[in-house]
Amino acid sequence: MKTTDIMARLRAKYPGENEYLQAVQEVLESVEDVYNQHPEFEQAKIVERMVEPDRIFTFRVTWVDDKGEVQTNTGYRVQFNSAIGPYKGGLRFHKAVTPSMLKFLGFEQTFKNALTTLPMGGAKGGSDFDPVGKSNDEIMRFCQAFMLELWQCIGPDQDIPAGDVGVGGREIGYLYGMYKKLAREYNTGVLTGKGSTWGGSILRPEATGFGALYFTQNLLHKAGKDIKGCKVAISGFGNVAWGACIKATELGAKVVAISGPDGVCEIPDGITREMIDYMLVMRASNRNRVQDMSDKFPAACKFTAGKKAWSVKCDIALPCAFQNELSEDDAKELKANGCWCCCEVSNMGCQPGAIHFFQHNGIFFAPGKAVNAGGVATSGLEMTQNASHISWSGAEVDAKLHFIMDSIHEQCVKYGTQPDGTIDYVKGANIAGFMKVATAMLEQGTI
Ligand code: 2IT
Repeated sequence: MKTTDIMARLRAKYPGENEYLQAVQEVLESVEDVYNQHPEFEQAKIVERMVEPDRIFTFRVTWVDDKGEVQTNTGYRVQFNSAIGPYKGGLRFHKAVTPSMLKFLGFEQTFKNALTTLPMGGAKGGSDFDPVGKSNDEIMRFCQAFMLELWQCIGPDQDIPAGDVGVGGREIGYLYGMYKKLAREYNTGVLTGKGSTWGGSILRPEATGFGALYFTQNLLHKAGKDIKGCKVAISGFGNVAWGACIKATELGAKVVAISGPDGVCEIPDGITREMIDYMLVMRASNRNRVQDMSDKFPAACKFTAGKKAWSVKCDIALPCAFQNELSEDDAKELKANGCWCCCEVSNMGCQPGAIHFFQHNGIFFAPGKAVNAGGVATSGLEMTQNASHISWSGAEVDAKLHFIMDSIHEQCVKYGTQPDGTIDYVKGANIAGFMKVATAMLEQGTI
């Protein structure tokens, strides 16, 4: 296989699907050499099959806003790959959602899920519904209308959605309520990220952020460094950033910045527990405004409009917001400000130019599909608890999450160690995930 040939074909077939093309290119570049050592993959056309989703559902979602006006959005579910388990992946509600965005996320999810060591295929879904400024009632009505269509496509052994940007515990609750009514069964295994009193796993809300910090600790340990005392800059203030702030602080690092679409909040003395708790209020408000943090804590927090978290002096950068949020210029600014490590927590948070810059300037870099896999891994643990009708303690879930993140790091080291001894985490994660999915596809025949 030649990456350039496959990419030329995909570009002609899917013009303008830039996120999808970017995600595919990154994986194919990483695996090309290894792939070409396996003629059986080439003969079974594994790559050609793997870059296409198994199927995509598209549906209209109609709901009524608080003014009584009828609103129409589009809903999607991309079932990407089910070689190693049922389709699994989050739902994203964001005004910029397109099929390209969900295809990139479903493609990434396939390899990420393979890295978790749990049997889960890859999927993603969502809608161009914009939660910003919506009331709680509007969110509920939208979730109910969305599930009215989605429920036919999902099931505990078929496809198990969860949250993503714009979809948290509250939305999963409304989605599940409607699913239960339509399906006429109490089958909690159909969604993950549920409330802890009705089948949700303890620690699922924290899991993506906690897992990211466990992975970062592993990376630093391998490099002979310690996270204690490090300054950490974090983008976003949603669920993932929240979990990362808790664990980074607990491990003795200082979170000196969080950000939003409006700008950055600099926190020179480090974020406090009170401020971390306030992030939940900010998320629930649907205002999407980080300045609310400095309004609430003016003495500790300095807000600068229009600036990113990457403008703040730090040792470690943790992008926790959105794809392509960190550009090559941002990477250069980070380096100039003394940053020496970037662990990508958002899916494809760094632009290709930024990754290239990090890798060629001695800055440790690890990709989202390894770093953020603790979220979906804990979803997998939630599925196990639901299937066996039991509930584990927080300590049990945390121990399993930690073990999984250690294992993901080991897989990256195994497949990513270069002849000069350095570790290419991008290659490592991509090859490890790819080999598992490719082998399963091969063994299951041409379907
Ligand atoms: O990007 C992700 O891994 C998620 N949004 C979580 C998916 C899941 O099924 O828990």
